[in-house]
Amino acid sequence: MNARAEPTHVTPAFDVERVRADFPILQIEVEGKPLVYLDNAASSQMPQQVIDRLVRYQSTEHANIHRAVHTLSERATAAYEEARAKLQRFINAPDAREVIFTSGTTEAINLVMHGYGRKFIKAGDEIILTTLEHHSNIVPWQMLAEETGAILRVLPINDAGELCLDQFEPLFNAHTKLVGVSHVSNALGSINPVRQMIALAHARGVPVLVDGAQAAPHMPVDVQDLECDFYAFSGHKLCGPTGIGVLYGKAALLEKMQPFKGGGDMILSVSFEKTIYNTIPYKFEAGTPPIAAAIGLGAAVDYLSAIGMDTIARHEHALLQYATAQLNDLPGLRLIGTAENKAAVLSFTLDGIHPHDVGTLLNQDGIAVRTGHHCAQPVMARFKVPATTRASFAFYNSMAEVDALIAGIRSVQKVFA
Ligand code: 7TS
Repeated sequence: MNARAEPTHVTPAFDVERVRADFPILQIEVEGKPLVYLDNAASSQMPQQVIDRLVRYQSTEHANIHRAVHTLSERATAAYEEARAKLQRFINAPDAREVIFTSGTTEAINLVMHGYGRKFIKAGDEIILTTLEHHSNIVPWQMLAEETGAILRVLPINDAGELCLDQFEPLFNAHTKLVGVSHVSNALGSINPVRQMIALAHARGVPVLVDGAQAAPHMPVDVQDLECDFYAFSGHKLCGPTGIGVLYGKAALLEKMQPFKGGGDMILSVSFEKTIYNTIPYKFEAGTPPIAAAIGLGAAVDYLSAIGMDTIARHEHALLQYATAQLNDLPGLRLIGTAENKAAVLSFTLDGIHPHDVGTLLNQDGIAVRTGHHCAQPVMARFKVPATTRASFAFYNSMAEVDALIAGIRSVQKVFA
């Protein structure tokens, strides 16, 4: 499978086979076939460098953090805070205090809902979301709306899966309190014009939460350039462990917010009369955090930064173009999501074949894709499909794997012919 020469439009400086050698799981076989892992939007794989860092932490550094003077606790604390500094640099946050470790994007958004929403959003206030949002950037806001009487307004998309930007400004009024928008759609791959949207929202004094779960792994993210107020992403989509993610928030906002969870570490002092909360970021990190996972995520962003997020974006774009051209040539295949500005996500349907059958048959060829609604049911409703098959790429995917996908789809179509 790897014998095929890489097409010439791939940046010569990027050697995908060398990168692939770092990932033990990419060497395994599934159903007797070399694994072709194209479910990266759900979760990406971990290079040996990150696995080694986790082993080193567990073997020589583990203890609880922020609480003891013994050597291991000091080591673990230093490694955990060093990971925070690495994440700060990765997104170019001005201050490490603005980087809060959460369990993932979902918890990060829920933190904003509880910490910001429940304090500042009241009955009649409005929150602007988009049709493209993952359920985790919809449901928390519905819960808030139900609790407070706030109102959700939704920015629609066009037939290509692009946000209807001309309809954004008219959604604002004196009651608008927050905008929540994904940087990249997980179901369609559309890259949203978040920088422009943030500028429009700020002109009306409205803060913006960006769901960066599908952007941070695939392109350089600079929160100062975006000027976003909040930016959320997950470690496990970024070659890091599960159970860890980040909420970036502007310090001035985080300081005004109420804590999300109460417990140890998030306080300066506790008495039954009065508890004084800790400073940021600790105010939002109650209890023992996922220390190992945070350190692993630090190693993961080191790994990605060494390759270069620009290089990663370029290679993935070449994969997208190569795959799109071939998918467009397949009769009976409908691509869902054809935004001009797209990340390497390919959602499609095949005439007369249910996506779950497509996924099951592809798996028999060792090809891992996701089928279903991708936790984005409003997107499925917009395109009037119950589900799609989704191939989502990472920088370690090769052109040969695109060929394997195309061959796999052809044989699925033959089975159902
Ligand atoms: N936001 C977006 C845009 C996502 O793609 C996902 C996960 C989440 C939030 C939630 O992230 P979590 O790490 O907290 O679960 N998306 C997907 C997906 O596309 N397939 O599986 C999970």
